[in-house]
This record gives sequence, C-alpha cells and structure tokens, in this order.
Amino acid sequence: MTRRRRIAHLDMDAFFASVELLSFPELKGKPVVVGGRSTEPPKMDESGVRHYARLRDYVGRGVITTSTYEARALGVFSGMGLMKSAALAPDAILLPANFEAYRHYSRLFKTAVATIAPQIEDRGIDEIYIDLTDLDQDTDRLALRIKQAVRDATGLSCSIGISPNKLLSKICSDLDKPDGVTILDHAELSTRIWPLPAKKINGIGPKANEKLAGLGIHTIGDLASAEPQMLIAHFGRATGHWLHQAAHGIDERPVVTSSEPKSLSRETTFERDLHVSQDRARLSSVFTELCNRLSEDLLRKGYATKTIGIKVKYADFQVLTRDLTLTAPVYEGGAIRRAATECLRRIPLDQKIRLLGVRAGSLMPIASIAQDTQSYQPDLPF
Ligand code: DCP
Ligand code: MG
Repeated sequence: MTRRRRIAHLDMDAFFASVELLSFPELKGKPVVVGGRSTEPPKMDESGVRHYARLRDYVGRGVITTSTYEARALGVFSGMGLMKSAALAPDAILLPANFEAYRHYSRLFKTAVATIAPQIEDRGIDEIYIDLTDLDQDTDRLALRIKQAVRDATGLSCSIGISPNKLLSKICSDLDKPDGVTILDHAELSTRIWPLPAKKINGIGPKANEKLAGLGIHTIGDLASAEPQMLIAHFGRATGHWLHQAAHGIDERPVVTSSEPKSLSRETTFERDLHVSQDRARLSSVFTELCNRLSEDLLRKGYATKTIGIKVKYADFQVLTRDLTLTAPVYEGGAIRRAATECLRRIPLDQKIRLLGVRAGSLMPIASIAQDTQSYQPDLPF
C-alpha cells in the first residue's frame, strides 16, 4: 500500500519588499512598494540619515512588483501602475527592485528547506512544493521547523500550506498569509475550500473566472456541484474535466524535483548516410534499438513519458524534429517505437539520413502512473 501523500506549498511573504526591508530595517511596519524602472535608491546625507523616494513623487509608466502588507492595507498591490497607486498611498515609500538580491535570498531559503525536506520542486523565485510523505515527523511540527529554518537562513517569513496534493496546498498557503501555516485534510474540502472564490484555484485565470461567473459559478463549491458534461460543453474535454477534478480537490501531479531530467534521448550518427528504401532494414533495426535503449533508460531511472519525439539529420545536415503527445504515459520499447513511427510519418524521407534520434519528454515517475499503454498501431514507414 502506498503512503498517503503529504505535499507542502511554501510561498515567501511579500518577497521582494521583505528582502528590501533587510537592508532598510527602519522601514519595518511602514507601507513600502517596490517597482519602477527609473526609481532611485535611497540616498544617505552627511549626518547618516537616509532619504527615501515617496510614491507621490513618481512620474512614469512603471508598475508595482510587490508591496508590504501595510501598503496592501491601503489598496496598493502587485501589477498596479505606480502613479495610480500614488493616489491611494501618496506617502508610501518607493524602492527600486534589486533582482540580484532576490535571487540570492531565493537560493538561501530553498537550501534551508532542503536541509529538512529534500524533495523540492522549484516553482520560481519565491515558491516551492515540498513532498513530506516520506518524512517521519508530524505535519505541524515539520511545518514549524521548515519556517524556522527559512527564518534562520534569511531573516524572512513565509507561509505554508500542507494537504494531500499540490493543488490544495497552493490554495492553503495563501489562506493565512503572512507567516501562516494551513494544514488541510481532504475531508475538510467542503467546509474550508468550497466557500472560496473559484479563481483561488491555480489555473483559473481572469478569463476562465469571468466565463464561470457567466454560468453562475462563483465559488469552488459552485464548480464542484456543476455537471461535468456542462463544464466540458463550455470549456472543452480536457479543461472541463480538469475543472471538475480540481473543485473536488483531486490532483495526482507528483512533486518534480529539480534534479530530475526533463527529457531523455538516444541518437546515433551512421557510419555512412543511409537511404530510406535501399537501407530500409538497417534503418529499421537501428530505430528499434534506439527505442529499446530509450525504454531501458526510462526504466532504469524510473520514468514514463507522454511525449515522444524524433530527430532526423539529413545528409545535407539539415535537422528536423517532430513530437507526439500521447494520451497515456508509456515506457516500453514497443510503445515508444509506435509513437516515434507516427512522428517519422510526418517528415519527408526523400534524402539520405545521417543521424536518427528518439526522445522522451514530459517525464513522470513511473510510480505515479496507472499502468496503461496506448492501443493504436500506425503503419510503419520502414
Ligand atoms: N512579482 C512581480 N510582479 C507581479 C507579481 C509578483 O514582479 N505582478 C514578484 C514580486 C513578488 C514575487 O514576485 O515579491 C513573488 O510573488 P508573490 O505573488 O508570491 O507575491 P509576494 O511574495 O510579494 O506576496 P505574498 O506575501 O502575497 O506572497
Ligand atoms: Mg510570495
């Protein structure tokens, strides 16, 4: 029996602004915004007093990258035009962005988390997913240790959501910001998740949200009780199905750690250029071998793939590639060869071939998939 998954989503609080406050601690508790290309850094006068730019003095088309929670209380958020936000918070302090520092603190907090929980999926500068399933400690204790490690390494606070999957944890990390921990069991879905607006689901953007509102769907609960067929009719099969699953808190996506490869491939350059019909038998056996080798690589590393691609280099060194996305993940040589054959059928084979390659993309751990292979049998071009 597999263990019940415990997935955390960690998101730094007011990240860029909080990093700035490390340099300017006297600004703590004040409304501060970061942004604007032409924003000047604070200047220190002879007596050691720093002079900060104020939002009301800004002229230009820059936008806010982020703001402190004190500035958010005045209605000033990421993405707002600086001049527009000056009308709401004229006295807020304006600092320029300093990406080098944000990247540095990003590395620091991720390294700190890895000392406690090494299964980390990097989701960008200020957020990660962490797979806690195989750790022995209680969930709440782990959450507090991770937060403390981040604070010790950076001086910064973060918020963590923990649930059985990435989708719910991402929602949860936002529920008690800043400096929050939200632990959710699947049984609490209807009481804690369904009352939230549908757009809290990561992947429901402003457009989809508006379309849902037009259908009378405002909360995640509304979405959960909508007929899947109705959602499919309005959003298409894949998205409609996904909306239904998401509202029911179902999400099987694994935590993909950065050390995992994104693709695996095998290729071979022939000792002499091969002709598609004259060297058909040789090409065909090399092709089979490449697919089998790729299958062995996948099995050895424990991956399946939903994307098979081929690469052909012609005698004139021109390179062509084609990809095929499958409905079900594969890892076995025969299934890879069938998909790769489908790709080959989509390129002209009217010239001699110098190199042939087969690639598996969109890798996923074999452990995470239901055993399944696709059933179609395309005709082989050779
Ligand atoms: N960011 C940006 N432009 C945006 C949104 C965000 O440049 N429109 C940057 C600045 C943020 C960082 O990305 O500090 C992280 O984004 P978040 O959405 O996590 O926002 P914060 O970390 O600032 O705040 P929160 O406490 O809500 O996570
Ligand atoms: Mg953040």
